[in-house]
Amino acid sequence: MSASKINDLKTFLKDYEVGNITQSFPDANEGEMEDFSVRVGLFGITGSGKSSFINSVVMALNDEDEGPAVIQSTGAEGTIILEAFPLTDGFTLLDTRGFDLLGGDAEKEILAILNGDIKDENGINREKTVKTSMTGVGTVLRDETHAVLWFVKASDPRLHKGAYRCHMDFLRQQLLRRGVGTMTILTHEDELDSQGTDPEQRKKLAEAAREITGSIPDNTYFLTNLIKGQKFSNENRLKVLEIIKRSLELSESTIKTRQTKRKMRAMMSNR
Ligand SMILES: Nc1nc2c(ncn2[C@@H]2O[C@H](COP(=O)(O)OP(=O)(O)O)[C@@H](O)[C@H]2O)c(=O)[nH]1
Ligand SMILES: [Mg+2]
Repeated sequence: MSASKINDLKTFLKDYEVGNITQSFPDANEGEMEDFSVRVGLFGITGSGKSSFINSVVMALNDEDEGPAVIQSTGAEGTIILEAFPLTDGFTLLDTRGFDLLGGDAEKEILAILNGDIKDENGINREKTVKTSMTGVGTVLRDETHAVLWFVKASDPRLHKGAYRCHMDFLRQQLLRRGVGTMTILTHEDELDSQGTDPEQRKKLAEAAREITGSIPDNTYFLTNLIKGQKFSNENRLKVLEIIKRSLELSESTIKTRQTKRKMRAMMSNR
């Protein structure tokens, strides 16, 4: 069915270099875009399917079917703040710990990830205080998170009840304020199918999810991740690749906007 589409997208993503979508970054500093790996952050509570998604992407890019998972997560969800997976030279996926409850250092950790003050902290101690900018000004653009994929388990019965609505207000506000593009990925679509969820209910679920994440309808996707021992359908393979391409579009737009803002700030302060 979509085999040629899948191949085209695979080639595009494997060869991807920053700027392949936007073409130019007029307000970039000299040399700033060289050896630039776009950083896409994965957020969502534990069990929402973030780590599985990384495996899905690896499988979709490399044509694997059922084989063993290429990426072995450390399995330390909850203790490790951030694991970076450079999937090609052009983009890196950032698996974050499930920020199930805010408070303590969680807000600081989220900021530090967005700012690029935590790049890949295998084994970092959650207790460790991270010093990071509240405003996102004065950070290094190449280290920042350029787009966010926000994972929500579509079959989670609490989603209907708006249980997570206020949960991540902080992250949503920060993303909005910084102009970071956000997508909503509703995982476990297969479970919806087996629960007999009708189109109207799906629409409600997507709306409930968007209330948490604040992303627009166009940037909202239902998905079944690659699950060990099951076949990865072409439909889901294609969707995974499309999600990544869209996240790169959003990233380039974030990068451009942030460069323009930076230039304006510099002009203001030179006056
Ligand atoms: N049925 C189904 N299970 C999934 C899907 N995505 C993830 N899972 C399972 O849900 C559990 C949590 O997934 P994981 O990727 O570890 O979530 P994380 O905590 O956000 O990293 C695992 O047992 C996965 O196999 C999906 O789309 N459908
Ligand atoms: Mg995980």
